[in-house]
Amino acid sequence: MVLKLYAVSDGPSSLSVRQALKVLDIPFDLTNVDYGAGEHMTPEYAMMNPQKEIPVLEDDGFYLGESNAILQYLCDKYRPQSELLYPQEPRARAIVNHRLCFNLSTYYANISAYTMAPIFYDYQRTELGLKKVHIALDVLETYLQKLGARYVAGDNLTIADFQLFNSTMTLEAIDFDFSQYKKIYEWYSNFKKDNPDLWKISEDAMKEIKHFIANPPDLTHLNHPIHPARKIKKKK
Ligand SMILES: N[C@@H](CCC(=O)N[C@@H](CS)C(=O)NCC(=O)O)C(=O)O
Repeated sequence: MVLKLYAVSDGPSSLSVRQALKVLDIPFDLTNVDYGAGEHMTPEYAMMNPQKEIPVLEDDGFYLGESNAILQYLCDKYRPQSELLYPQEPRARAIVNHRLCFNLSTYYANISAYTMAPIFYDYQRTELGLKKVHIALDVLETYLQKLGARYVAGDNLTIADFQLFNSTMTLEAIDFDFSQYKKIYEWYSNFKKDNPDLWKISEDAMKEIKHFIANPPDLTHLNHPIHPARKIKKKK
């Protein structure tokens, strides 16, 4: 049975999985999950992923959420013993795993709270939020400086690049100038230049995000359990 990916078209973690599938050259069916329609909040979706988050991978009756776990599974199962995207050597692999954890715990967490959440929900961009973005950028800048390599975990592209790249892309989406972080700016620009087909996947999503910035969506109908809906003034 062909792999199935449930993904949201502008979600950073969904984009990373699509990029990995492309580089690994694994055939898959893409099912678009309509976030605005709350398709990820149904009981049926919760059977696949009790966290009610997107993406989810379905492999012949095996369901997996959490994009880091999906990326690692794809490499382990479909390219075992391969160096492509996920090195075998323990320390090289540990650096990739470290970057994935750093993205999940800090980089994506701090950045998306500032970039994405206020586009869709009733959140303000605050000084504290901005400070957290700079902390995240500062740490990645330091890792890149210390490693001195072309990619975030070494001289080759890995699954960690996808995650950190797509988090950074959301900064570009809101026209946030991060060029003062020289190493990040260089790595981000090189990624685009070196991988135009992968950048296209992120760029299409960035255009969607920009569209939502220009046309703030009304998600009141979702009754989201956590995020406060933005009160949009109805035209009379
Ligand atoms: N830790 C998850 C996070 C993925 C994530 O943030 N997904 C968002 C869409 S981009 C989501 O499903 N959010 C659920 C919601 O806002 O209701 C992963 O890496 O897969």
